[in-house]
Amino acid sequence: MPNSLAPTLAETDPEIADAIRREEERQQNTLELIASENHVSEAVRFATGSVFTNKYAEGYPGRRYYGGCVNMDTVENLARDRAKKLFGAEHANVQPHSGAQANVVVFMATLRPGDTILSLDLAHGGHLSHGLKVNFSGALYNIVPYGVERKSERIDMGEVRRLALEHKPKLIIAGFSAYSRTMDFAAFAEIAAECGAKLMADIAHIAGLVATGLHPTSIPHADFTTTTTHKTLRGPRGGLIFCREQDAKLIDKWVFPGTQGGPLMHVITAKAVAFGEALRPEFKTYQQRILDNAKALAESLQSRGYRLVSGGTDNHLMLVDLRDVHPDLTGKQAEAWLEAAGIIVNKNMIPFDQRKPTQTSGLRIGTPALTTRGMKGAEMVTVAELMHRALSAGDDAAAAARVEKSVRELCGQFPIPRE
Ligand code: DSN
Repeated sequence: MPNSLAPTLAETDPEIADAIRREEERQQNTLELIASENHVSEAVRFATGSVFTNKYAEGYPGRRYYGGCVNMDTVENLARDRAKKLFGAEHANVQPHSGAQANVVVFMATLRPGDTILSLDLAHGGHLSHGLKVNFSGALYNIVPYGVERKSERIDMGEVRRLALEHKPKLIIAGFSAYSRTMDFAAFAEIAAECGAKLMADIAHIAGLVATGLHPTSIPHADFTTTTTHKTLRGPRGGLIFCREQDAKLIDKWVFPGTQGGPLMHVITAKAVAFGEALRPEFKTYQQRILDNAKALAESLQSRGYRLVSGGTDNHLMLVDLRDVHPDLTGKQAEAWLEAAGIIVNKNMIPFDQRKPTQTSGLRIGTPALTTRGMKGAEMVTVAELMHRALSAGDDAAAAARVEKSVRELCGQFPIPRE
């Protein structure tokens, strides 16, 4: 296992060994509430650090550009087959290095520079690879954003349809990185069909929920579904694309040689391990607990006066509007104060935010990582209380230290699991 390598590394490279040790301690002793992060099993970590990292395997199983790929074919076939089974998909490509990379592939397969994409505004919960001006997506394509409706703070499918019919996009993206409500993939598909667009669902955040049927699936509705493998899905950092059999060759060709060279075979090996774990019945129980914990955390924060964007959550994450309880507190400052107390979150824009993206009025928080540690509803009440204490402590270092002590005690009761 990776830990057994540590003594060697401590001798050959003590600075890096020390950084790894300190990071293990940091993860153990802090509450990880970043909605897109998780703690993987030791089996996934072992596969990620395995000898598969030594090998070039450009191409696909049975069609490689290098010799010595027999074991590469075994793991890539297992990863593909398990991914297809897990999501009920006709075709899977497990080679994308990341979620953004998976999105590049779909854009290359469906668009030419200057073509129009209809996607969720980053300021309303979208993702930078869906059209931010300083990202390749915003630089190469004409982006028409849809947002959430001002009062409900939910995506208004009537508005999506209106924009689609007006702008006739070639590609519609149904996906997000900060939206706490159920995505209606079937409604997106109807709109795409009506305006002649392809539909891409980016399920990076909710992949674990989709795989277990706890969020409606995008697979039969979207032409292409992209995801990361390391969020709710609890695998190694990486990307994944699903499509129908009719588009399999197109997608495979735009992954390799279209946009990538050699696949990261150690990561693909770890993806296969993670998909195997996700196919077990316990994985659905785990996903249900993520949802239960998100509801419990949301209610506990609301009971302390915090407003949640759209009034709550249907999934693993929520957006906290800080203004009602702490009118002058920015998300940036709140993130720093929470970190000082051992609570890790990220600042986030709330819809129609008056503050800049570098400041923000909100926080994004999620429950996958705490749920992995075995925390349940009672601990979510404690976590909300600790967050409130840390935010109220502000610059008071002694008060923050008292919260940090309570955080450490809670973390001590819930060690990061090996499985
Ligand atoms: N930046 C990731 C997230 O935190 O949601 C998505 O790429």
